[in-house]
Amino acid sequence: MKLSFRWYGPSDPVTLDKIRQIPGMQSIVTAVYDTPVGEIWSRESIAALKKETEDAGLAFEVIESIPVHEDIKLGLPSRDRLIENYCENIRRVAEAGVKCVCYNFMPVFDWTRTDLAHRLPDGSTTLIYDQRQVEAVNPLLSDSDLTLPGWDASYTRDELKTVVAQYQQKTEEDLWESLSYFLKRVIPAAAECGVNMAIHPDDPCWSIFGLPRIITCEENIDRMLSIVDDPHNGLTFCTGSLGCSAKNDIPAMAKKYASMGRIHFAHLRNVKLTENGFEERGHFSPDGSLDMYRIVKALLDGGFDGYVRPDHGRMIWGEQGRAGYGLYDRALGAAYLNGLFEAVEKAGN
Ligand code: DNO
Repeated sequence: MKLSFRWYGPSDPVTLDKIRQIPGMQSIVTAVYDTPVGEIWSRESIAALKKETEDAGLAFEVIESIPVHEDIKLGLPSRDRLIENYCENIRRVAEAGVKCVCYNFMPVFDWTRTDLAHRLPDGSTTLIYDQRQVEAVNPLLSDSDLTLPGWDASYTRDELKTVVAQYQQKTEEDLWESLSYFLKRVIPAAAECGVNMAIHPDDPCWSIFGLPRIITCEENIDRMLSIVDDPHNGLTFCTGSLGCSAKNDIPAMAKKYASMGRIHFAHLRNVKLTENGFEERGHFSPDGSLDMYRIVKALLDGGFDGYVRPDHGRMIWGEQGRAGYGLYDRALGAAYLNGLFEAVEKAGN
């Protein structure tokens, strides 16, 4: 596996020199953040990220994310131009040496949590999700309640309402049509320049606010992979996102999709299921509901050799920073994942 770490660019308080000191660290996971969604990334911006990363002794091989414009997900006529731009971005990052592009197909809201600083008994703070709080918010009707942490801050409230309203008539099948249209155009472009596309599951992996969500479970992932049956059409296997539903058998899915050669990127983190949702915990298996050892073993048994990153961390040791993306707990997660991979690999020999 190739250990990687998400870095939000020069404004990230977690600096590349610190990331470099995490044992086994190989690649940075980043994106161009200076360009509106749907537009073409400048070669200068890509080159600057690459240079800064490589000057720090790390590889520039994974992009998370090239975001998918809402018009593509909505299936609007403007999608052809936006998909062409999307393909051009893939070609441009490939020219700079990128091998894997992570993206998602969630309508409007990416990962959603109800509290970004829930205090755990050990004094650390973490991200949690409570279904009752989500149900209490109607993004179309309510003004006063129209914020949950993690929402895309690039929308004003009115824009958010407009875009959510556009989805009211959309069914899951409509979203499948949009995904299929997208994949049939984007995967051939990615294959041509040797880039593996890695769709991120929906987080949480169920519908929220009545909006359709489809990358949620094994059956739907099978369907997504079969739309374009090409190894470049793959997954970001995010254990925390799929693992927030007890219906998903994460080790079995890891083994299956790794054996198919479709896992290009793994986000490995633990999650503790609770009565009304879930809490993010440290990566260590006993701290959550997922057996991280079995997941790593399943990946390796399936022949996985892609990029891995520790995922969201708690805030520990007084660190302040971007929710889920501080240094310390993610670095502990990386060290733990190194240990699991080494143990499983050596046990096989
Ligand atoms: C959350 C991340 C996601 C992910 C996107 C991929 O912390 O894992 O926001 O980057 O869904 O497009």
